[in-house]
Amino acid sequence: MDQIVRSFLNEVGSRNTHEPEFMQAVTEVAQTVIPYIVANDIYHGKNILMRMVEPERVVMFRVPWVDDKGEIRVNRGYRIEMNSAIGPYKGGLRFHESVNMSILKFLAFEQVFKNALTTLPMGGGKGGADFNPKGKSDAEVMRFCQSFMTELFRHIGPNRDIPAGDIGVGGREIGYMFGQYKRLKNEFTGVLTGKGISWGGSLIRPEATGYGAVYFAQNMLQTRGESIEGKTVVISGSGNVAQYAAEKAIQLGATVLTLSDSSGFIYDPDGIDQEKLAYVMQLKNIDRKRIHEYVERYPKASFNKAQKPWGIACEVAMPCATQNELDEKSAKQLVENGCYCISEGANMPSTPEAIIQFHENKVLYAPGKASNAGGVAVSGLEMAQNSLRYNWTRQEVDKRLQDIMEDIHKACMEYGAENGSINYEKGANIAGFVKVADAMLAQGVV
Ligand code: NDP
Ligand code: 2IT
Repeated sequence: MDQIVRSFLNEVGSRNTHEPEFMQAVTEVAQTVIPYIVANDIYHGKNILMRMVEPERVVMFRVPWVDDKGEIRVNRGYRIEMNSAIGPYKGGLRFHESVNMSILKFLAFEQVFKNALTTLPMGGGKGGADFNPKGKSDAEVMRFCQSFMTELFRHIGPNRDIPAGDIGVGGREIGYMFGQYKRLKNEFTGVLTGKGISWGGSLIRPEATGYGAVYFAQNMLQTRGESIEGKTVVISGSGNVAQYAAEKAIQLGATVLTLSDSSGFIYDPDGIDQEKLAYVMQLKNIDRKRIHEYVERYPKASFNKAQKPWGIACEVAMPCATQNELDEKSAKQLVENGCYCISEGANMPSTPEAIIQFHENKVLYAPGKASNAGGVAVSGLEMAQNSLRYNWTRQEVDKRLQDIMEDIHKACMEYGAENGSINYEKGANIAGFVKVADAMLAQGVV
């Protein structure tokens, strides 16, 4: 089996040189899915995984814009349309200086499996630009978004490809891009998700990824007869996903000890309560400042410069910042300090070595493609509401989100049961694979 997996990865690797993040995501899937393919005749010999790792289409484009000083700037924009077997391409846009082909292809590949897990009819895609929104004025961000959409608009559409937010793309950026799309097409359609409530957005979409990741942690804990109530939780990041993971954890009676950004993490031994979290939301979303300011407002907390929060003892850890932010050493530290439940809010935040540690120590470990699928799931619900020209209530959307997270958990149990425990990584990969592969087989070689 190792030989089959290795030769598959060698072939993919030779075609995708210099794409380490993409190869990391493919390797993780191949190791669990290839043995399943080999054991199941209907998938065997059809080169199905090889077809899945090849994007259906990649668009790369120039994004010129003018900054506040009148200087002309140039960024690179992308959209990876990975797989449309079960629905139109769907996935976020990331604006971050680190964005490149490898990162977006890994995200698009993960998105295909994640979207299949949501039970909703969405294919997978991802896009973005190597634009750094930090420190830019509102006017600069608007001009950038308008220029970005001036090219992207011809590749997307409500039945073709529906982008949304990701790192560096929140409500403000979605608004500017939606405005430009509407102007260019002279059409008011649900072409983006994460829209404002008064112009086609869904209630609970901003909260959905973080809430969903906590619901998933809750589902995992329930398999051991436990709940998140009373647990200590360590969270990384302080953006959209981290904020709402913290909010739901607090609401369910857990104690949230940390938040972070790329400069370091804050540790509040008394716990970050709802009022302190409201301050963080103002600080990050409105004032657009750094997390270290938290300790000026709450002096009992500490700021740990250039460090990650994984050394703080906790029962539940939720990496909600970015890929490969939790390595082997951090995983060992977490386990030694008593952590036994990891629900990933970010995409691929744990390195392969960290994941081995989790498996070896029987940690309840949920990969992002399962545990953070709540965000794109509610994007799917936003699309449904746009098609109906109707809005569901907060309670209705939240209930659907909880049901979807529970269904994803069940799918992981179905395909991931292993020696009396659940391998959520294997379960998520195979469950996602089966749905997409079946659709691809039915549609022929296209
Ligand atoms: P935001 O831009 O709102 O927040 C990102 C947070 O992560 C910030 O605190 C940021 O700190 C930190 N961060 C980003 N890059 C790095 C880095 N290289 N090193 C350390 N910290 C970093 O993004 P989101 O909260 O939306 O996204 C967070 C993660 O969740 C990403 O992996 C994303 O792909 C994933 N995700 C998002 C979904 C969504 O609906 N938004 C859905 C599913 C997954 P700083 O400000 O210093 O950069
Ligand atoms: O990684 C993700 O799932 C997202 N950034 C959300 C995608 C979406 O289309 O809502």
